[in-house]
Amino acid sequence: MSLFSVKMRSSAEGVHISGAERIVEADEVADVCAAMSRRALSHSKGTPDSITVTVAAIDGEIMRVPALAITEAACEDPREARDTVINTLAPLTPHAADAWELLTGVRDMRGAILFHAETGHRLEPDRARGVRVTSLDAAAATGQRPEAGSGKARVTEALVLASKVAHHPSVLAEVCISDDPGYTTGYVATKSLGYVRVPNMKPAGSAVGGRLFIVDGRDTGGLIHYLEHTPVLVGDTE
Ligand code: WAQ
Ligand code: MG
Repeated sequence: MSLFSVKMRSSAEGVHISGAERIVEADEVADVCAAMSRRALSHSKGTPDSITVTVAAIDGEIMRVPALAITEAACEDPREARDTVINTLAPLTPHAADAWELLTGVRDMRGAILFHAETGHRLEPDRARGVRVTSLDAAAATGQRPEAGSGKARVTEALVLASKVAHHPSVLAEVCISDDPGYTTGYVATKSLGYVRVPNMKPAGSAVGGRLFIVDGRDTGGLIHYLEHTPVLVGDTE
């Protein structure tokens, strides 16, 4: 059965606002394009003056990985969120506090920071843009496809991305803070701990937001290729 990649990105005056991607069957393509456009136009970060939707057939086999298990940490404020994230990263890198400082200082990146566990150095080729994870979706039969733009869709999309990322052997952990000023729940994820939701990651109203992957630095080129180009369906594995 042939599958299609549907990608959307929106911007205003050249500044990125939102993006989305699905991997769907042919008869879903039209509806998905419409839903993505609607969602781009109602983004809380602003009204776009440009929305680009791209549809491309996927050839070859699709990789399937299981979804990470979801849990939630109890954090009353950004200070407790910081402690939770740093405690999770500390066994993986001696530079856990630096990773938190870096992530809470960025905004308007389209992709993620690659943070070298051993040295604390950044490994992504373009530091303004970061590395963008694409070619991913929830598998069709998981029942995990709530209406785009709903709160549930946000968590599902994040879980799908985190599951693709965590599955790569060079990724030790991911930390994410939404760039939406009204959405303060983020997460920290590892393959063994799963997807840990972290409330109050930033103060309400803050434009801070980004993603940071703690990586072992073994084959950064191969990792970037996997993140950007290897099609992955999450969940629904037998
Ligand atoms: N690849 C890499 N980085 C990305 C991507 C991507 N495909 N999409 C977004 N980012 C980066 C970019 O720097 C954004 O500013 C930042 O992540 C946050 O993206 O369980 O909404 O789409 O309730 O704002 C987490 C949900 C929601 C937690 C995360 O992220 C929960 C969210 P956003
Ligand atoms: Mg956002």
